[in-house]
Amino acid sequence: MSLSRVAAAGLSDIEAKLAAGIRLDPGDGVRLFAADLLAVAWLANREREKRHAGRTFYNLNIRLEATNVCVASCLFCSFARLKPGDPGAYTMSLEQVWDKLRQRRDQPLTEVHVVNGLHPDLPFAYYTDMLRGFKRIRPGIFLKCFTAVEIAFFADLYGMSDEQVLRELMAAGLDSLPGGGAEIFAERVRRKIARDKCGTERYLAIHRLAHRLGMRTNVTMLYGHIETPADRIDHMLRARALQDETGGFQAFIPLAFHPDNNQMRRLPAPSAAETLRVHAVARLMCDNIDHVKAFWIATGVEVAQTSLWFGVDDLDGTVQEERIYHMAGARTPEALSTRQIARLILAAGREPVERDTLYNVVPRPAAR
Ligand code: V47
Repeated sequence: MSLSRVAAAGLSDIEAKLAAGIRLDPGDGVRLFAADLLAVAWLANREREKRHAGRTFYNLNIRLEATNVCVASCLFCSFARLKPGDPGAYTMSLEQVWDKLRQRRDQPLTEVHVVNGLHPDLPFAYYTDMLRGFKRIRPGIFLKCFTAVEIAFFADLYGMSDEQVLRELMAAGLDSLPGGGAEIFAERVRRKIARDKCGTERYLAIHRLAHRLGMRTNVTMLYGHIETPADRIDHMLRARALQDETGGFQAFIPLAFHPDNNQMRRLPAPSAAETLRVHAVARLMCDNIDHVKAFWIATGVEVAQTSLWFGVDDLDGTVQEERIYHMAGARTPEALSTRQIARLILAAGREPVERDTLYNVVPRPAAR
């Protein structure tokens, strides 16, 4: 693999821009979606190695979904149930939620990642008490909870401003926001697949606000359904534009669409090649976001491992208890141990680094 492959792929001008630190434009992005995959990979890997050399980050985290009751009917979702009492609907009591953390007393977890359905009947105190309880059980734990879509929903439901919601959650212990709910920013597609969720401008405004209040956040992109390559590039560039303003995004996370048990089940899942390409293009377009994460639950473990040569430098974490993807047909394990993650990084010829949510290196003997 070399520059000659990049030249043969007709990508010399893009290579020259990247070498000179000149930003790629939308036209470049769309071309990368049609170009020779290994040439794109070579370029993405060079950008990855410029930033991180072989280092590959992961964390020891747990994922909790306290309720799947959700007033939204997103076409891609297999997790949500419209009303309490519907078959498969659940809402955990706070004791049940806290027990998930208590049960892991022996694990040196650094992060709790919470994503919920948009439940119409719970009081706001359910969420603030949840956070306070987590910090009581584990004072040092980092709380990455509630997507911007949930924040917008809380503001509308409880009659508060987005800023008030964020400030009250922060006072209760919230440390950062996950990137979920971004789906696809292009309004034409967003209105079709996620019509009940807050719009793109509000999603971005909430992240802008979170950054201004001192939190770091992530941004995701759901791909492999009805979006076009131009929609993907538009999405990446809207994230890049906000990052220019605030610098608050830590990771860009492409999420592969899983078609089982949802309204878009007739669509095929994106192929491994497509998944590798989307991550590589994200590395090239989002030049100001430090990390590109492959969420191994969504990509599959083998593709996540391979993606470490396609621009990816982060594999999320141990996860545990994931439901959104498993209800949508994911055949990945429910959890990986830090030892398993470190081994798969080493087997790919990369260097495993355990991090906390803010990408500080966790000083622990490497789990090999
Ligand atoms: O917003 C839901 C996606 C997201 C399906 O910030 C689906 O570190 C594919 O955002 N097929 C939630 N995707 C998960 C998420 C996330 C994951 C990992 C790390 C981080 C982070 C955030 O899951 C939703 C939606 O885009 N999703 N259903 C499905 N059938």
